[in-house]
Amino acid sequence: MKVSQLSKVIATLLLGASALSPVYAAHDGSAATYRPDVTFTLRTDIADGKLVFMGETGDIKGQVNPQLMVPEGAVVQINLVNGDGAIHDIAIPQFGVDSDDITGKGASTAVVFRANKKGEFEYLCTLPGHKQAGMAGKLVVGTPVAKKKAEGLNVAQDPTNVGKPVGKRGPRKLTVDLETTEVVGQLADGTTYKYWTFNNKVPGPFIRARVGDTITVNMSNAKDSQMIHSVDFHAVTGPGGGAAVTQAAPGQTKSFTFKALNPGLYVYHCATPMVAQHISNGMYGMILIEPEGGLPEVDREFYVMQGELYTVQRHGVQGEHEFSLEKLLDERPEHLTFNGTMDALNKTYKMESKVGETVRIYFGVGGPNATSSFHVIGEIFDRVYNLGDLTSPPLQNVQTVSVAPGAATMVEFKTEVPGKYILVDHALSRLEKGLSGVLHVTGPEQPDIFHSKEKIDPNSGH
Ligand SMILES: [Cu+2]
Repeated sequence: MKVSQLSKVIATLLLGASALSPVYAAHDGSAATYRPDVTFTLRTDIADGKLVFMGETGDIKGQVNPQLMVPEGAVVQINLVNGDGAIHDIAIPQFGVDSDDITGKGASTAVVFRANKKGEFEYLCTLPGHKQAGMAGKLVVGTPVAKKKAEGLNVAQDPTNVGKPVGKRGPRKLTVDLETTEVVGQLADGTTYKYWTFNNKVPGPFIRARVGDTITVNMSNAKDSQMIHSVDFHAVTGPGGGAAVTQAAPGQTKSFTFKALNPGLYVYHCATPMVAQHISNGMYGMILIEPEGGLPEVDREFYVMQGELYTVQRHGVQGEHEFSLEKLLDERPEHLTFNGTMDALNKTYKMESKVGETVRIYFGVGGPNATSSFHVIGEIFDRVYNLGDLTSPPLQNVQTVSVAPGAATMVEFKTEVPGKYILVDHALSRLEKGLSGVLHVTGPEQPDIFHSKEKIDPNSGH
């Protein structure tokens, strides 16, 4: 019912206590005295091309058509603010609730009712076609279940999963098994996303071979997938890099064999339309084709890939995040990741090195859209194998390296001074969308290289 009709229902809302503060004066002049037990504020909005109710404050902030959870018997107030300028209202037919129409941006209304029966009820906009266009959600009345944090699989790839160096061995035959899956993964603490993956990890497995190897790829699409998937290796010379022969429906396995003709560090990815969506959702990885005789030995090797996620929900909002086609096509990612999730290289896995050791990072961009300006704060890359070219002499003494989507680089540096070294894309707005990782360097202080009388700020790099 409308707030303007409140006086008629005051009898049912009388909460008995004279201490209740007056919240509204009913339009007919009689004073209405009540205090809602629960208040929600929704804003009409357009998200992902649909009309929606958007949570405006509190726990539901940023959620599209949020579920409104209230205890049985509670007096519920729902405020509605017009955010898009069209005519809207909000109604809960099963409670006889229907607000005034609100016209024009910024206009607002409110409904108040007692949630006197348990169950799930629909709230919606009753203007013709608006429910069909997306303006409907659920009101859940009942003992609120202890709030469950959104939980998913750990899809983050361990950066130390780099396989075995090929060493001095000759060419041989290898088999690579890949499974494409669609799984709910933990994007951040309290936040999940439905990822599409190779082998349940983002990025997929680091595949390591040498030039001249003959590699058979068996790609199985999991039975419970909804989509067709495939794989295109940039290290393959042949139709679609393999994608032309691996379009596999759920439950199917497709295979091909290729000879690795060119050494280098290469990206692989799903190449099923819409390719950008499959890549964004997590379907990328790298294959290293080592040159004859292998790569020079180093102390530590890490596998790091950058990716983007496009979600309806804004970065930082808790709960389940859904894919947004609109944001993907506009190239407006909500989240940027190293190794698939917000916490992969900060909390889930620890990248470590000791003073005096040499670190190598295999760095690639799955993307699908953003070029990375890869940088390690407080370090200088001693060697950069630019563009993933492992056979030309490396660049030396480089601060930041540009890595395009579908491209890779190999960087090496000696860790001379202990501290926390943060991996970033130097397009630093992306740091605010989750893009960072930490390399912990332990060992004795090296005052001849770096010293200060000041205290080290634990939050700023070292
Ligand atoms: Cu795919």
